[in-house]
Order: sequence, then structure tokens, then C-alpha cells
Amino acid sequence: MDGTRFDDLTRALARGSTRRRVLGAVAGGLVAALGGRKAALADHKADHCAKEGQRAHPDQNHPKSCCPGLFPDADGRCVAGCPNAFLTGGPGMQGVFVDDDLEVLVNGATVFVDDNELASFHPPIPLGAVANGDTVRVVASNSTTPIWCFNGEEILGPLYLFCPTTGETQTLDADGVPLQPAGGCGHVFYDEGFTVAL
Ligand SMILES: [Ca+2]
Ligand SMILES: [Ca+2]
Repeated sequence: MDGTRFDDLTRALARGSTRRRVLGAVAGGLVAALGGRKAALADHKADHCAKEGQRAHPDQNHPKSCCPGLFPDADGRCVAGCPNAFLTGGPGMQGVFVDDDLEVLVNGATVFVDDNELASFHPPIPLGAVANGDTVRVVASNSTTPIWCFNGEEILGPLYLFCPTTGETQTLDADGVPLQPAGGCGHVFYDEGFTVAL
């Protein structure tokens, strides 16, 4: 082996050694980077559920589903409110009394009608999913049956919203309409809109 070849070999070994070190360092760095990324991803899953107004993943178990306390609306965006609200006659699942008839609307769409012309006691009335800021309107009227137009009474019990999923109650009208004389055929004696804040 002459001097030139020895130098070449030394250089080659040195290059190889350097390359190995560099490769080793790169690999080590990659592992560290991947580990860091994995940890970051775990944080992402825990902290980055879909916030209010953001579009949620349809699978409720997916990390990008709505954050706790939110649920997806019809457009798939996360909203605060209640996925299964009821109009009730008291805190919790209490019935609603009306003399005589009742219509309930959510954002202008009728979701419940009682038009049997008689006084009625209703079990909690399902409203479906409601978001905070939605409007619930309650319309109560007297019977249109001639004998009851000016005989008997008009009454509407207290009104509440209840969300079984969250346990939240919203007081809409703690008084309703206490007993008053019948005011005519189909007399609308109550027509109020409420903003959902569950
Ligand atoms: Ca009725
Ligand atoms: Ca009546």
C-alpha cells in the first residue's frame, strides 16, 4: 500500500465514519422528532376537539368530534344547547297544562300541535335538538267549540325547557297564565317567543 492509497482509504473511512455518524444522528433526530410528533398528536386529540362553530367529525368517538357540552347541528357544526330538549311544566320532566289548545314552534317551524278543543295535560313536549340562540314560541288558545267559547276558562301552566342530556333547565315563564274567563272562540290568550339558553 503506498502513501496515496493509504490516504485515499483514510479519507474513505473518514467519510464513511462521518456518513455513519451523520446518518446515526439523522436517524436519532428522526426518532426524537417522531416521538415529539406523537406526543403532540396526543395533545392534539385531547385539546383540539371541534369548538363552537367548527365543523365536527360525524363519528362521536373521533378526536375531531364536538368538544364536551357541544353537539353537531344540522350542518355538522358544533353548537351549544341541547341535543334533545323538552318543553316542560316545571324543572325536570314535568307535564304542561293548557286550557285549551297549544302550538309550539322552534325557529318558526311548528313542532307540536294540540287542537283537540279541550283542556289538556301534556307530558313533556319533545323539541328535538335546539341550539342556544334558537327561538321557541308558545301559542295557547281557547277552544273553538261554541259551547266553550265563552264558558269555562283559559289557563296555561308554567313553561320550562329541560335538557335530559345535560340536566340543564331554563325557566321560560314561571307563571304562565293563571285561570281567567274564556275569552271567545279560538281566543289566543298567550303568544310568547323565548331565546334558548340551555
Ligand atoms: Ca287541548
Ligand atoms: Ca277553555
